[in-house]
Formats: sequence, C-alpha cells, structure tokens
Amino acid sequence: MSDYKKMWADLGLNLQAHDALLSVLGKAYQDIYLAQKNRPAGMGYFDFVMSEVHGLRIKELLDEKAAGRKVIGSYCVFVPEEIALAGNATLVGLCSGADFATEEVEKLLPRNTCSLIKSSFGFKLGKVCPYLECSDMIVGENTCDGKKKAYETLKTLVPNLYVMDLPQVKSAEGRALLKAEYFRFKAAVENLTGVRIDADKLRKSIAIVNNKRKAIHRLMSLRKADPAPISGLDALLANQVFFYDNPARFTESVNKICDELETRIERKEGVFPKKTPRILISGCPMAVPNWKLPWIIETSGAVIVGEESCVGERGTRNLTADSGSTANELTEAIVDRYFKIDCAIFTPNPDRMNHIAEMAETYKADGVIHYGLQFCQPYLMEAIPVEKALESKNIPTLRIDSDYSMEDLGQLKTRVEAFVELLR
Ligand code: BJ8
Repeated sequence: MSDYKKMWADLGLNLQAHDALLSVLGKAYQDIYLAQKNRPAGMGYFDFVMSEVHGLRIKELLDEKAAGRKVIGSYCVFVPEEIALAGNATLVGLCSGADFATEEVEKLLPRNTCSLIKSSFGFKLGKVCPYLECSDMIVGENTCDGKKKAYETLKTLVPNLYVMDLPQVKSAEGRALLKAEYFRFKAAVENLTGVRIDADKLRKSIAIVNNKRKAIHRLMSLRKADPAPISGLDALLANQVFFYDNPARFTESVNKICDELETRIERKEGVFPKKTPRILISGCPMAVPNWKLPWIIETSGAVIVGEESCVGERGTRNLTADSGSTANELTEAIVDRYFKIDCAIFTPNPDRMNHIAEMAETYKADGVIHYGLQFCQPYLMEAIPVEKALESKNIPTLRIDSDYSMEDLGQLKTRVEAFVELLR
C-alpha cells in the first residue's frame, strides 16, 4: 500500500500512526483469516478488498469525489443508504472496531464508555481513518445515551457532523419522528450534493440496496447446511465489507461465493466437519477489525452459523418496498423498512427476542452466545431477558461482556470452550 502515501498525507492522516495500524491489521488478518482451512475460493475477493481497504477503495472514493459525487460517513444502520445513493452520494461505514489513541480519547470521554464509541473517537484523534477524512458529511444518530452525548463532543472535532434524531419507542409517534428525520436527511443530502431526489432516483437506489441485501440473504440462507459451507469469520467479513464496498460489485461478488457454496453443499463439503456444534451470535455490532470473539469460537471447536447483529441480520433483514410512484411514497417505504430494525435502544423491544429465537431455529443453532460490549447498557440490559427467554425454549445461552483489548482472551477462551463442550 506504499503507493498511497501521498493520498493519505493529502487526507491529513498521521502516516506513522497509520502505518502502525495497517501493520497490526495485516498481522491480525493473516493470523485470523488466512490461517483458516477450507475457505471458499470466492473469499479471495474479500482478501483483496481487505488488503486494499485503505488503498484502492479510498482512491475510488476520491475519484468519485473528483467527478462530483459526495461521500457520507455513518456509524449506524439507521442511516438510509437509499437516500444517500439517490442524491448522488456514496455511504460508507466508519471504522470503530479497534482501540486507538486511547489516552487521547479518555481526555474527552469517560473511561467507562463502550469500545465502539471510544474507537470512533480514537480513529479521529489518531488521524488514521481515511473514510472519515474523505467524508463530506458524517452522520451521527441519537441512539444510545453514550452515542448521543459523544456526538456533542465529536461536533467539536469534525466540522461536518450531521446529527439525526431517532425514536426509542415503536409507536405511531416514533414512526412520525423517523419519517420527519428521513425527510430532513433527504433535504440535507440534496443540499450537500445539489441533486434533487426524485422518484426515479429513489427507485434505482432502492433496487441497488435491495440487491445487496438479497445477495447477503442468499449467503446467510446457505449457512443452514450441515456441514456449514462457510465459516462465521468469513460470513462476518462479508457483512463488514457490506458497509464499504461499491454496492454493485459487492452484490456480484457475494452471489459468486453463493454459487460456489451451493456446489459445496451438493458435495457435502464444509469448513468444519458435519455435526460441529453450531452457534448463533447475538448482540452488539462487530465492526472491522473486531474479530476476537468469532475467532475464539471457531478455534474452540464450534462454527458460527448466524449473526443477530447490525453487522449481520439485524442490519440487512427486510427489503425496501419499491412499488411507490412518487418520491414521497418511496420515502415512506424507506421509513417502514428501517422502522422495523430492532436495536436494543428501543423500549420495549419484543421483536428482537422473537428474532433471536427464530434465527436459532432457522440456522439450527445448538446454542446462542450473546455478545455485549462492556458499558453498553442497552445490549447488556437486554442480555438478561434474552438469556431467560432462550433458556425457557431449551436453547443454551452464554452471555459474554468484552471490549476490544486482548486482556480477556484466555478467560473468554476457557468460557467458550466449556460452553462448546456442553453443546456436544
Ligand atoms: S441500530 S446497534 S448500529 S445504534 S455498543 S454505541 S448501543 S453503548 S452500536 Fe448500534 Fe445503530 Fe443500534 Fe445498530 Fe451504544 Fe452499545 Fe456502544 Fe452501540
């Protein structure tokens, strides 16, 4: 990636810190991803994407910008990609899966803030995220208390932060708030890009995003097979790349992997032997390069067959209806689709309970591991009723709280191994 030094310097990155980050990332990828056995050949595409995640993809975005397109960065799956695309902007997820510049971060945020929020600050303060630096607009959202208060401080660090309000209750008033906010976002995108978002543009962008979701649905559905044709680590990677890649190219690449997995299933080939204990992961999103827990699980004799997470099925579930004939009707359809997202910030949140049990059944999981980031009140609070509800259905459940450090690696491995042994 050395050819990109000038590009990174022009974006204002701290080259020394960025080199250090890339070298840690490269080593982790080597040890965790490339060390896996029996990977589908199609994962070569994602290996390439990851090797160029701060290189070629950033160059593509800068080329798009030079041609008049805008880039919008987002921290949450509530930011509707359809509206960004319809306004001639590309939506990208912003890195928040690794600790960085922790000392600097803790001058601005309390120590007991979740790793995800701290990471988003660390990437800004450490000047190591080219996605953040090339974004023309960064969207924060009022979801959990941690995020909404952190954005007040982030606003002093980034000049182009746009904060979207979000409902906390699935009521008519909640939907009205989401609708008002999506119309306000639509106007903000139009203002940013100078493009009027009409029905035609929305219909096209809905098709692009739906196709991306359909490809990922197809991939997830193939994981019902035993033996599992793809590892949970590789499926997680596809879900993570969902937020960065060019949408059409991503769709095509995932569909190609699905073709390959179908052949594997016919031949009864898998990444692990048949009857390997199957795990559903549920809880906080795992952003790149947060691969710790999946790696522990899949090196402890189990395979992950589904992710009830925003970097997973919670984020990609449900398509947007495309039958509306006006921009207003299509925007209403977008509101309907996103209002179904069952993030733990909602109260009460019965849909999520039902979805976890449903997913455990669909993917024939032998057990569920609930993943909560330390200090994440919404998911840690919800973990207890989730565990109770699953155990009442005789689905063994393990609750794990962790962060991005490697300090608890040994302890987590011991607990996961004991859980896998129980599933056997
Ligand atoms: S829709 S899950 S992406 S908000 S881990 S920052 S909740 S304290 S990430 Fe999320 Fe949108 Fe919801 Fe999904 Fe707060 Fe918890 Fe930290 Fe979290």
